[in-house]
Amino acid sequence: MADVAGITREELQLAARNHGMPLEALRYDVTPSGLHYLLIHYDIPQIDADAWRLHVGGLVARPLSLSLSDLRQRSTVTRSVTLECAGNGRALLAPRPLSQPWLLEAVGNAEWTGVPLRDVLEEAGVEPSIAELVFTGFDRGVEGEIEQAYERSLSIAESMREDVLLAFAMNGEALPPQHGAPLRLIVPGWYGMTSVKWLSRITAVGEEFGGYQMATSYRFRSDPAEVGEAVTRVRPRSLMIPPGIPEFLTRSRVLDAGTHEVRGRAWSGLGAIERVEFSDDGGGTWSDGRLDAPHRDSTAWRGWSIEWSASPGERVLCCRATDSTGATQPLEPGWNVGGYANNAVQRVTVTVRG
Ligand SMILES: Nc1nc2c(c(=O)[nH]1)N[C@H]1C(S)=C(S)[C@@H](COP(=O)(O)O)O[C@H]1N2
Ligand SMILES: [Mo]
Repeated sequence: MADVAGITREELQLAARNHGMPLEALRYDVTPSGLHYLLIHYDIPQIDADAWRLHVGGLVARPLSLSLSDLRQRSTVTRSVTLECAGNGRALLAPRPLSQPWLLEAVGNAEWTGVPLRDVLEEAGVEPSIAELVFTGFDRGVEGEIEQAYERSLSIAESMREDVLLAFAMNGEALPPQHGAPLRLIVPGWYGMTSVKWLSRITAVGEEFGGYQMATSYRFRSDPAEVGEAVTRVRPRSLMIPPGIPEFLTRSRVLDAGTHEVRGRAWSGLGAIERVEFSDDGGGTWSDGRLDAPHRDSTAWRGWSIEWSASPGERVLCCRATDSTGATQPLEPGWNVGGYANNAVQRVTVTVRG
């Protein structure tokens, strides 16, 4: 693993609030709610679900004010969606951008139930002049010295996709507070920051929204002075369940020589996963893994496995996914100011005993 020494107290404070999914939980197709990663920029807001309303306004013919029971009475959809934080892999960059110091665990795949956003937008009747929808959360904080509600926008074209949900349930139960109760947006294929939690308002606007989380944060920059490209869809990634047993402090692995099945999951927001390769020599040589049948929901991750003949010695295990657009994972990360979208291959150090 790269050296992440010199972690600051502020990073530790974020890391202790925003937990990752332990990699052994890759064994579950549906991540149990308590094991799903969490990312909360500010505080979990206090919301009275009975008094709560979703306001839909701006450039719409019929502004709406919907209660939770209004939404529950509509025709609902349940869909498996893999969410990954755009900062996943950030702490493996050098120099390390100061923010939530994720290694590789900022991912999860849950069953989200809700109403297609499109249905609500059609009922509100968006005006032809609309460019984007702005999604406003109840949570407030100060970021980049600006006091703000957490707010993100999405183009009308992306918002009208049939798989975009206003979700009120996760894994068959009411949304837990930390995952956005009573209602959140779920945008499959895009990095997690797009899926606004604790929704209070959806506003149709006629031009590009310039809020902090769009114009300042979540952009690829090699220098802080650049405008940069927006961070959008999830790059391909595969992860494996680290085989063997961990050493308590270093979490390096120990296992016996012989044949072991190594399993994991792979996903991409750009296209379908078509290949996962495995290496036990740090990426020098690669073998093709077996892909599980595609998931019934194209928005969910895909399982993969390989029979690995482990011979004694120190090994560095790696896996690499490629999707239907030909996008694949690099061996070395590409650096950017915010530390976004580092999908460099996972490395697991294993001591194989004779
Ligand atoms: N209102 C609000 N929505 C939010 C956030 C937030 O801090 N506030 N965090 C975003 C980020 S950065 C991510 S990665 C996902 C995390 O969702 P989860 O905690 O349910 O896994 O929520 C997104 N939605
Ligand atoms: Mo995130």
